Amino acid sequence: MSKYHIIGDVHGYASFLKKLLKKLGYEKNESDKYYHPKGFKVIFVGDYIDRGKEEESTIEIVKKVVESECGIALMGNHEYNAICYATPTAQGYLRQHTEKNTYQHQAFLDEYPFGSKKYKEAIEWFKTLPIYFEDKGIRVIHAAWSTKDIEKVQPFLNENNTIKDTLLLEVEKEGEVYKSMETLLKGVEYELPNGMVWKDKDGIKRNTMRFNWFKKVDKVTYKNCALSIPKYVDLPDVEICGGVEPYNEKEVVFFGHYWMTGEPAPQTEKTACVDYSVAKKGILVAYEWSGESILKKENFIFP
Ligand SMILES: [Mn+2]
Repeated sequence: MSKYHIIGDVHGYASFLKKLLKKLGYEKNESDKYYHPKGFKVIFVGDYIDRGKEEESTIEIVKKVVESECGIALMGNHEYNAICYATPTAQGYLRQHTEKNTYQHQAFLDEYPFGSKKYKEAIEWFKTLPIYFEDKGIRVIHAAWSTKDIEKVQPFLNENNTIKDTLLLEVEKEGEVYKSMETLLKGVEYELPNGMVWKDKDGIKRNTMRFNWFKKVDKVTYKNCALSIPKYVDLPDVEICGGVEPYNEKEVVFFGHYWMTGEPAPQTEKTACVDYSVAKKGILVAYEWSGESILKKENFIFP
């Protein structure tokens, strides 16, 4: 049985990553390769870049772990966005260089100047990151495990779940593959029924909600499955049809992306977020998985 440490979103905070790897027991051998004396491997859930001031050293560590065959680094939405930002199209870029998009990417661009050799090499490395990971009893993905969406993108993935060049051409069409990539790496979002809108804390009207796919609910309604919607918003108790199902399979699933706060704990017996907001004064955590089919709070590890 394989044993893994699933590590949350690092976002350019290399010093936290170094401390965590040490705490987890990873060491380097005489050929400067990472290994774990008890045979654990790392699975990174993605989002290595943007926000922190140690982008390069984060990438170097993660790369080193992968090259040491001591772990797997998945693609997060930030690496996916970076690839799209770097990909020219007839209209400009696959991810447009708007003020907002550039601002979100600035910490990375500061250390990897746009178009430089170093920049291009980083983008090429991002393209080698698998979209999801599966082994006996365990699944890992950056934002949302949705079998339907994985099936949609599968023809555009290589055997090791890395993207083929044709995937980006599909994404450019903004069709089903584009939507599935958004779901898998950024999460599930729904438009509210009957033209309903709610106001956020800045008074801005919104007509969508993020969907909580990793919680157990009796009835899949807008009200029961809303994610990061303020408490004062009264969503309809109407069933959501045809969307992503709340996760209800026997394999455990790990993910990052959701900026959790508070004491790390699984969301359900089968689902656990490992992103505890290191880039927002939180902590970098790992879950130590040794094959259990019921996740436990005690298995979260953090310095
Ligand atoms: Mn993310």
